[in-house]
Amino acid sequence: MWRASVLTILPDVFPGPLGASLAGKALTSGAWALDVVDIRDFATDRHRSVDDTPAGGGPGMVMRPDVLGRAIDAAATDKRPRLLLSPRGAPLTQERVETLAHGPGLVLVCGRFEGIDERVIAARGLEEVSIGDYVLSGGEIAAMALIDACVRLLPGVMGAPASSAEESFAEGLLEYPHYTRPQLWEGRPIPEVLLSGDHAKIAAWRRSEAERLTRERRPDLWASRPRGA
Ligand code: JAH
Repeated sequence: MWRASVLTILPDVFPGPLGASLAGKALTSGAWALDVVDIRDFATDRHRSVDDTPAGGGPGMVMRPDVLGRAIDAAATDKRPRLLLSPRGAPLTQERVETLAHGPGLVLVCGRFEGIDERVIAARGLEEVSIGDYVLSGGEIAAMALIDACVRLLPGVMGAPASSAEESFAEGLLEYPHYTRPQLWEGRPIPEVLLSGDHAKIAAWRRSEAERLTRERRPDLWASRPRGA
């Protein structure tokens, strides 16, 4: 079974939103598994310390390699990828999410404080992954985002086939605009083409809107969108 093991000093925040909706039902019904490991359980001193002052001085605290190393060794004896959520990491992509969802699962290390001792990253083969260029207070929310993105792709979790958003993304495009009833809302009509019943015309309109939005909002995606072989 696909399994996420999350190492954190805030074990109480899990499963959080992962326990709701379709991902939550799939968790309850055993379609995937979540292990939450409290890093503090691997501390050995009276105060159960997980951090210490930075070598060389400077602000904040650094997560200790000895405590975190023991937590990783206890959580992960298998071949799952070991990822560290970090703004230093390679940006996460839908393509990477698909690869991770097809594998055995994930071991996710959530840092807190200014960072974690660089030696534990090297010694335990942690790969740094970023979900965006901004700084959170810790890796937990990023870990939830990554797990959510993977779990919704597992067979039987969402029930439905690939969403239009996914198909759109696979083509390197943003999603076209959606509408539902009422036909007129606050003076705003649904675009006439969507009421025409002409499915070829509707598909062409959606494609052109997806392309326009991608060009306008994400010139980076537009420039590197996949082109047919
Ligand atoms: C911040 C540990 N890519 C989003 C992201 C991921 C992790 C963190 N920040 C942003 C983070 C502080 C401590 C992790």
